[in-house]
Amino acid sequence: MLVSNQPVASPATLLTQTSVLTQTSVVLACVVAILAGCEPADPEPPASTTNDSPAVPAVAVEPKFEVKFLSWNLESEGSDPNVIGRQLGAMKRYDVYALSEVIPAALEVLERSLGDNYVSVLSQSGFNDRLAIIYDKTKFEAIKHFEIKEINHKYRYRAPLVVYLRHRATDSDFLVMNNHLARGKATVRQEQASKLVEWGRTQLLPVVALGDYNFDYVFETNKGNQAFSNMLQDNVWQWVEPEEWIDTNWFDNPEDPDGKDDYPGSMLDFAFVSGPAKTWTKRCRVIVRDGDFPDDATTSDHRPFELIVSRDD
Ligand SMILES: [Ca+2]
Ligand SMILES: [Ca+2]
Ligand SMILES: [Ca+2]
Repeated sequence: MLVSNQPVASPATLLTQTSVLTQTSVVLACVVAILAGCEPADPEPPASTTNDSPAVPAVAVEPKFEVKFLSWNLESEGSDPNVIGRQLGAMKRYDVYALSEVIPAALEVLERSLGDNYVSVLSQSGFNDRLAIIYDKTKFEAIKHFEIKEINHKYRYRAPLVVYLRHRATDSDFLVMNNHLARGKATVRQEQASKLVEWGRTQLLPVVALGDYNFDYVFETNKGNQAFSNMLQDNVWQWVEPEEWIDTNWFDNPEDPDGKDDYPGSMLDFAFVSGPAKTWTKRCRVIVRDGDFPDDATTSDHRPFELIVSRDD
């Protein structure tokens, strides 16, 4: 007969022993795990109740209507097309270029300096002071282009050059116009400005008109010449003022040169919009490059300016 001489354990004692055994097992398990190089895993982080970086389903970005223009009078024979081409190439690319005083032989050099995406339209009028519009063919389709011969006084000056462009990404149509109004004869310039107003009044499409208008706008007086007043008649055209007043032309009379600009603090080059383009967001800026003024025989006597337009659909 087996007789246990050990006292019978009470339920409370049994519970205590079980608890000690459980704690020993946990400690042992941890020691084994650490020896095995496996740290106990961190507890799972609680499910986040905030949504800091939600997974956004891929949605196509709506194309935006934004067009960057550059306008520049290149000074025909007073500059070297190769130098101007290099200067254009060194600047950032614009979508549309409105160039004046372009000699026909320079066009190819200028277009090539911008890369493969650009197509040029050159005016017929203007002799050696032509107008050119160069646009990025990947961004625009040219529906047509034309010159407004009626605005070219006796066909002896420069007819406005217009290209009808369709912005491919947004299927938006607009006209870009390039102008170079008469310099010497104030009455011719005034007539041209008035005719531009009559033409602009009849247009249904947005029009962006850039160029050298010879409006002699003086910063000190905030006034231009009579042709400028004509241009602003009836608010057909809205002038996009540059963000900062910067002289756009260097002229030191060659008969009496003194190394100083004869017309400091004035502007000849302008951006205007008409029709639906008046409601667009617009920003105009005259571009200053190191050593641009005074110009020399290879560089232009004008500064370029940029116009950036956009529309919130
Ligand atoms: Ca020059
Ligand atoms: Ca001078
Ligand atoms: Ca000046």
